[in-house]
Amino acid sequence: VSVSTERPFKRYGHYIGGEWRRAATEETFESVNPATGEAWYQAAQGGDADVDRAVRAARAAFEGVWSEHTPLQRGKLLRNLGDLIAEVGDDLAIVETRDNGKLIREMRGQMRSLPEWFYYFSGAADKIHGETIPTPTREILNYTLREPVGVVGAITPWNSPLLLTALKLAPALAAGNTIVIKPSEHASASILELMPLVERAGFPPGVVNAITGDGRTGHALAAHPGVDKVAFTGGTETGRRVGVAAMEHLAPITLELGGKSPQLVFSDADLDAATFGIIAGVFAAAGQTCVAGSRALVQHSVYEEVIDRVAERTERIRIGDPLEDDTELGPLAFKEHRERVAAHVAVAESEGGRLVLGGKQPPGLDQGWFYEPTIFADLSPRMSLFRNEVFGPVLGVLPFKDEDEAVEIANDTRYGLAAGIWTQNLPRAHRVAAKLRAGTVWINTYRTLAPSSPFGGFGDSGIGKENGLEVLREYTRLKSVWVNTSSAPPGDPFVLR
Ligand code: TXE
Repeated sequence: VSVSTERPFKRYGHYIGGEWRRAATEETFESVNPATGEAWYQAAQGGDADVDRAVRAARAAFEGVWSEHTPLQRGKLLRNLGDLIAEVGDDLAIVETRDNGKLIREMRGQMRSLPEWFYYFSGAADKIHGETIPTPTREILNYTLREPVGVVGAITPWNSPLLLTALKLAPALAAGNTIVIKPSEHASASILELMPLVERAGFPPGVVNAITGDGRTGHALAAHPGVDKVAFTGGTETGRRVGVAAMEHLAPITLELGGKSPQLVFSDADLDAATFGIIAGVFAAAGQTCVAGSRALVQHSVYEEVIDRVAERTERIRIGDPLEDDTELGPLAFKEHRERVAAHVAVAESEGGRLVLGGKQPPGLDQGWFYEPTIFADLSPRMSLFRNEVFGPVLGVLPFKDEDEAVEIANDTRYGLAAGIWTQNLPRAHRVAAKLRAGTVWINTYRTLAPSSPFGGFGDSGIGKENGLEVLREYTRLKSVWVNTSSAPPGDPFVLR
């Protein structure tokens, strides 16, 4: 197997029913390498006709060849796919770094763990089942069947294209569904490069389809009445629109949205570890991650010390070409996104935030969409930087006096995706974890993820869970079957049994 990482300039089509196809309208778009500002491939701009064709292909496969596969067979194909991804992981990492500017070292790490998602759900495929349920009537047997929902429409973002797609693809296939994936227009290449691997793994045509295009394509997919389930990762406002489009035809949804995740640093914390965690939380991936720990809440007595420590390490962050191994901060994913980040910083300055570091484009890196790691201290809950997701390398720090106040400030948000707690006091760690309104809480660590542990936010951070056996509920529907086991003659037809 191989993955295309080099020039020449590639022209991708949609992948529908096992074949590459141009857009019905012949429309295309180009994707730009954010480290150089140059277009490096072309993809098809999907319209209603392409979406419809892909959904029909997925439906035909669902009702035909895919339904003939046993759960164990599905599991074997998932294992094959995991093996193939493991073989070409380093090449897929290069493709993603070219596409979204994330560090090659991070993408390589992600690609190394990506097969785990396919292995975990490979093993789960034949462990999806209903239950036998006791009823008040002895002769009546009642059991449930857990069935696939049908055709899944998956809409994914640019920040970790393959990983965030795998979170949907692996459980959807394990449960017996077929899928149409619509990757982000800013980073579609790795998803398209995955398609030959899907084919090679042995998935029949139509089980996995990929159509490219912008938000219009995503909307057409979410709104298509032939889509039985919509799974989305992206911004909160887009997620809301996707949810409304899916609700028009009553398709269930999973929404993984943004966050404004707090990191709580207590005075009894190991400050080396906390400093490391704050930096890992907000400057890794240039802050372009839904779980970015963008609010650091620090107890008064160590407040200035933590700011100094974080600033000292942040000043030494190496900014540059994301394809270089020792680079620590690459560019932002696209031009408009850098403008959005800069606008957030301008508002923070106008609202009186104390700029400790950064707040501008780094000198000497004019070609790509770079932005300096930025720290604002003395944030107040009234400020926009406290409330709104930046999705860039911008940290806001604010002090708290005690545990109650820390929890109050942490929970003062419409989001509820993740939170970090830094303390060496064990009872406090668990007490605070229970009080935080967040779908994921990390204690003395940050940004860890596994296929086996449920992930998903509260409030404006989303609906439903990904990962863990829990996610299989999202990709199945439950049927209740009643059986009369009695051979006695039927009783009164006018009485409910
Ligand atoms: O994401 P969008 P964008 C956040 C982050 C970022 C903001 C916007 O704050 O600044 O979202 O980023 C498709 N119907 N996150 O504009 O718009 C789109 O083509 C259906 C958080 O890149 O959410 C892409 O495939 N689909 C985040 C996907 O939705 C639509 C990851 C995500 O795009 C659509 C990325 C529509 N009306 C951004 N409009 C996270 N949670 O990790 C767009 N799309």
